[in-house]
Amino acid sequence: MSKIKKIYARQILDSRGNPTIEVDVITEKNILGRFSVPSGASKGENEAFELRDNNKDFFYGKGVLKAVYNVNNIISPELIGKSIFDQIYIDKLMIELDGTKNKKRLGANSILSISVSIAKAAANELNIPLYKYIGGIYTNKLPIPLINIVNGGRHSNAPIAFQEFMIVPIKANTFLEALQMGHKVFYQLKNLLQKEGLSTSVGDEGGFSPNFNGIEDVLNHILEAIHMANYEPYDQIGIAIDCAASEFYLDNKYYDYSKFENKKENYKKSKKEHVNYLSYLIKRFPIISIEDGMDQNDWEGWKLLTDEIGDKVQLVGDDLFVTNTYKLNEGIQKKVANSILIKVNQVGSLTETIETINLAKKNKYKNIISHRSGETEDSFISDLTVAFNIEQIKTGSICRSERISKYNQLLRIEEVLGKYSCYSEWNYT
Ligand code: 2PG
Ligand code: MG
Repeated sequence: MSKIKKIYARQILDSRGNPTIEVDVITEKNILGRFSVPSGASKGENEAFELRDNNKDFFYGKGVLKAVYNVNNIISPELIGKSIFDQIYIDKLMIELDGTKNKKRLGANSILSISVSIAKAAANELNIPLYKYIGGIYTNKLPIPLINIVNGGRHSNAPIAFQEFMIVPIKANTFLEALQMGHKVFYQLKNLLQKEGLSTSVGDEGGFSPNFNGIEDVLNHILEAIHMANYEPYDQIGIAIDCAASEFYLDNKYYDYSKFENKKENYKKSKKEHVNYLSYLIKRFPIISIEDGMDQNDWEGWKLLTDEIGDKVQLVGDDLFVTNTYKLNEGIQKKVANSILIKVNQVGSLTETIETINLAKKNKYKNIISHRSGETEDSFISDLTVAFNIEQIKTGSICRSERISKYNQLLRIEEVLGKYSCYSEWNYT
């Protein structure tokens, strides 16, 4: 049994240049575990609390020095001398020390930064890969990547309300091949945009963000890029979207698909009309997955959507479930959605994340491990995905190092697990 000797937090910057917390956990044997916490732009209301300084003169209020203080002065003294292998006990202790439902007192960023660093230190101490430490001997699969290709919503200033458009290489034999397929389509889309005189600059998650003329225009361009890359839509490459619908839902209506403020009224849709529109989109385009198709509190709308197309596509709850078992349980009971997005900082500890993954598995909801739009170079989520043989990972486009670091870690893992370990067939319903 090796004990925790030191816990030290610092403030670093994330991929948007905003502050975030990084923690070093050091064991008695001087082994290090280090993790830095990501941050979302379109956050669910029920996410665990991200503690920021709110000092307008310091990084426009986004500093995390309070969270750093909490780690170094409040949490750390409670954990020194505890076994590095007692993950569940340590997470529980931190949750109790916080004492609130959403980690508001100490900050979910403070707690999570320690929680994951503990697991990393433990794996390093045993000198085994992180995914093996977390998942055990049964870990043997690489995921299918949902590769971001167009950014709208809060992730860019493109005039598109839906937040993310992704391509999904379905029949790759290896993870490397899946990446190569995504790379091909990404660069064909770049060629196409260039030819049309459209911008090829990218948004927060590395997808293109030009002046598209509405949602169907985006989808038509992606479809064209798939053809240009010589792939069969549906059979070889599917499309996944994240509507992030909570961002354009107001007074029981779904608003403003094109983000043209002055046209708001024209774009107003009732729940049923919005569901019909999504249903139309999946018939018209090779869409195999829709995330947050409805608002986070619109259970009625979610039910409509699930009844309408839940047997045809993957319906993913992100803001809806916020990686929490109590929210997922509600969804299971109401028979809403069929998949869940897993983001460690939505719930704020490794133990709780694993509980949610297991609850989803038990109830045949698919898990998708996800990055945040504000990321760091940390690649923990890649190991987490492999640890539980999770079929899908959503971690950005084929550019920007904070996204690529996750793909690169999966390539390293594939080297060890062997090339026939990728999910080559994916049943998405
Ligand atoms: C999402 C995420 C990640 P954010 O909505 O799924 O893509 O975005 O981190 O901004 O919440
Ligand atoms: Mg989302």
